[in-house]
Amino acid sequence: MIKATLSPSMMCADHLHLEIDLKALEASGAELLHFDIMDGVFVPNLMLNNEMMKSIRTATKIPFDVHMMIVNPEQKIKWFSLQPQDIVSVHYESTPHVHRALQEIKNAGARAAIALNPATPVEVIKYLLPDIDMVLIMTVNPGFAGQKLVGQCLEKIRLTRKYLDDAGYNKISLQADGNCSFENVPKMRAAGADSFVVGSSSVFSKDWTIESASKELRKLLK
Ligand code: S6P
Ligand code: MG
Repeated sequence: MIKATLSPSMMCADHLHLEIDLKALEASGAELLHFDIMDGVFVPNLMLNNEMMKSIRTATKIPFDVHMMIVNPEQKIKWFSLQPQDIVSVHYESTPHVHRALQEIKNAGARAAIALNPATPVEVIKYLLPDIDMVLIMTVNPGFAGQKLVGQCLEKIRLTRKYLDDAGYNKISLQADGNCSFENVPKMRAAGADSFVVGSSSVFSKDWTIESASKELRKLLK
């Protein structure tokens, strides 16, 4: 089983006090920082961008987990300043040239991942397997924080882990993105997820500090 890791969702951070949150995320041992890039076309929302990522890069060594929710990402990967430990996800549904998009990520020197909306069957990744380091399973519909888990996505996580293992790709990571709450994370882990995008329902919940929520999540993920 791949070690469980946390990827805090930066769209849920306190943007008035980003530096404070970043310090807390470093102290909490966050393995990745999740950046949701939205264009208002692929999803009905606008969020985060390369300039913000550049500023944050100067303040942390935590690698970036860039989730592209934009149309034709293959034309835009070059706009981003990426580093070798970064991982970039592109949506299967966002372009007819998804393999080219994965190639562009590799050409930019980062790790590549495929993201799937809740209704997209896992089998579409068949001919992408040699070129990906991670599968991102959306456990809510993309576009917004603070949504409720789409229940059937737990079964989808289970099926995806089995699909990857049966095909001989047991090192490909499986990320759950959406409503990774204290209640849902153990179920997602039991289903086979190893990377968790944690946002308003856990690490950035008003009832917890970043450190205490991260500690609790790690306890639940043991
Ligand atoms: C949604 C986005 C996610 C959210 C995350 C927020 O389009 O891809 O990464 O930022 O789901 O977390 P929560 O706990 O509010 O669902
Ligand atoms: Mg995301």
